[in-house]
Amino acid sequence: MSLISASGSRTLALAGLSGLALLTGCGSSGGSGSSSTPAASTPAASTPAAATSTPAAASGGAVAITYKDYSIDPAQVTVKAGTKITWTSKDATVHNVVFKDGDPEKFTSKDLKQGQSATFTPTKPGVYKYLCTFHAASMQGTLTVTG
Ligand SMILES: [Cu+2]
Repeated sequence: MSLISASGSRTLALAGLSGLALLTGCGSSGGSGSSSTPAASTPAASTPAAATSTPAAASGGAVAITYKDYSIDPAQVTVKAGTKITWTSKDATVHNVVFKDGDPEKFTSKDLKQGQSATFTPTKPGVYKYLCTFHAASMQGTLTVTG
């Protein structure tokens, strides 16, 4: 099976430490202690839970970018593929999000009034350059997407 989708879902395997206290409680009668300890292979990762679809967070995560005072904060962002990016405008003027030619994927938001936001989830690794076309002099951003 190739890892086409869900490549960002194996981060944050923090749940591995919670099962350590379950080692007692056999109550068996026999004396033969020949149970081999499975000191095996999976050092990290392997999150077999999460079969249910968690709508947000947990998988891939999310990143928020703010448009404020005619600038982008933060202007440089690095995320894993599948991470949801949200741009929110805090200014009274109108902004937008327009990916530049040559980006791995195309995206053009609607015009964002104050308090409005746009979202995009990149799936292809690469460097995405974007800008607000209304304020190109000061509003240039870079999104670096890793696989
Ligand atoms: Cu703008």
